[in-house]
Amino acid sequence: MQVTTVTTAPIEGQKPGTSGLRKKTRTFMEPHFLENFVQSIWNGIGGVEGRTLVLGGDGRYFNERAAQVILRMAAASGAAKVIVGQNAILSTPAASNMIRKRGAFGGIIMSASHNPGGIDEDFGVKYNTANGGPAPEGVTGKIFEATKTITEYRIVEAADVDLSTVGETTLAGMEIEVVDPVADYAELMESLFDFDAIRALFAGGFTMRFDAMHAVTGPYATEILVNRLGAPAETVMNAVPSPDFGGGHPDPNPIWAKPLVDLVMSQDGPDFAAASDGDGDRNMILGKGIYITPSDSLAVLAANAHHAPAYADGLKGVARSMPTSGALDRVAAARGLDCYETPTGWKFFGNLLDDGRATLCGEESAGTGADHVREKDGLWAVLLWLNVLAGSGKSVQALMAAHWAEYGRNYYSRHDYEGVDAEAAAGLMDHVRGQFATLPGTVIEGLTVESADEFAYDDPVDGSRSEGQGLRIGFAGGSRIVIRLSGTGTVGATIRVYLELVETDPAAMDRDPQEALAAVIAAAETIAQIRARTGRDAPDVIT
Ligand code: G16
Repeated sequence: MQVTTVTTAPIEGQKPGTSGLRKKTRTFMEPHFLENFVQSIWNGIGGVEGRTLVLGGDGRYFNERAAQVILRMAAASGAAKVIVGQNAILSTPAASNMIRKRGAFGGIIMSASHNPGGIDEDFGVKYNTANGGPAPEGVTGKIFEATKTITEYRIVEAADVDLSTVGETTLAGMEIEVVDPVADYAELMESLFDFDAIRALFAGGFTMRFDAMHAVTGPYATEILVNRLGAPAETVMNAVPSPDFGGGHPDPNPIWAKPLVDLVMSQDGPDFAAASDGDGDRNMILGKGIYITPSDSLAVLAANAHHAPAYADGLKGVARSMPTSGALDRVAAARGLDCYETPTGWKFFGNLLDDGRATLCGEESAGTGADHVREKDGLWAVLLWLNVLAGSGKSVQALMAAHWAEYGRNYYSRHDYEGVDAEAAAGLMDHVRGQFATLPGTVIEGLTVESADEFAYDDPVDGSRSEGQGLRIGFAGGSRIVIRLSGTGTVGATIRVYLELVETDPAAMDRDPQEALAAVIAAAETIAQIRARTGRDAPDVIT
């Protein structure tokens, strides 16, 4: 088989964002775009000769075509082996597990996560390192540098590899192993949780709905919840993955998973409900009549993880991204656990997990996970919740009420302004930065500003420093505003405004979050002039 060396030139805009390179699918389909980026990954990581890689994606439009290109490029650059999910499918946590379990050098995950899929929507490519986690900034920086100097790429001319059947084959001397995408992951979950207790919960009539949102978790949820845990088949909704996620937006939040939210809020709704996203790493948790914010979910899981066998001996520590609420910190303080605050992006948890400093991590953006893999893990979070419900014998509402009574409640909400003009967004950020020196000590909407700064992170393990990680305004009493620009969007800029208020009065635990946060929301408007600068009179998404 022939290896072709194709002459190319750098293509603008190949800088990896919060989690890999995400672009419009049509951009990825333009001549050389995918090939340039894949060759730049190889160049950035020091080549793939003699190395084993894992490959899989969330099944969105262009997934299998991209997989065929990546296989031919891995073969052309001398990779020893690629382990690929059947039909090029692997959820993000399953890919992370596969890299770790097989001792692979790294892996490529094809996904734009919660972004919609289809020829007119989004596609993405991410490189994960040997620990199974997203490449840290040091590595993505080298990949980006390589995209700016690329002059050629290597690719094998060959017919498509059959990825529909589990088994082994070769391509230009490179081994290809097509694996069942679900089996190893399901086995891992079974090793962490008390499946007997969860099985007994379902057998006792406990009802649940899991919305796979026509995305990658359908087969995983069906295997684990229905086949292994005995939940009725109707437990898994929208279980068949489709290349455009059924035309939907596979983001598990109250906006995009509204039918599920409506169901649990109804009179005859299930006891428990959850949803996951395009590539299976995010989760949303609901109980009958109650929506749990990701920040609260993380805190409650940290406080109750001991119900699961894997965490029965306690946690080594916990970590959250900076914009995530401080609910976790209250649990950590009460339990004497170290609590780390990292920038947005799962990659920042990798060192803490590898170094044994943290067991549980989470983010406000619907991400929760632990040290079993190096990605956030949607189904894992759902199973830990089930294990906690089974172990505690409490309903979701009762569990939350007890939690807030013990630790206080961090009212929390995120307001997103999507597709904003990039210059206007940058101007808004500069406007807020410009007030840092004068804000402390002032009173805005009845709130006294205590601090105003831009978050920078010094990694305690490798000493690296990451700057420009979000603007923070702290108020007396622990309330807070955080403003940052998303690193995952593909059109214009998305401004995220994170709002938080700490409530310790036991009589005030049942307020509507938007009402409880009214003064903080008004203060954000006063400080950032969001309406005037974006031309919007309301956020596009409120979570
Ligand atoms: C990715 C990252 C997360 C991050 C989220 C939102 O999630 O893995 O760590 O919190 O993006 O990032 P941003 O606020 O920059 O848009 P996913 O699920 O998209 O891979």
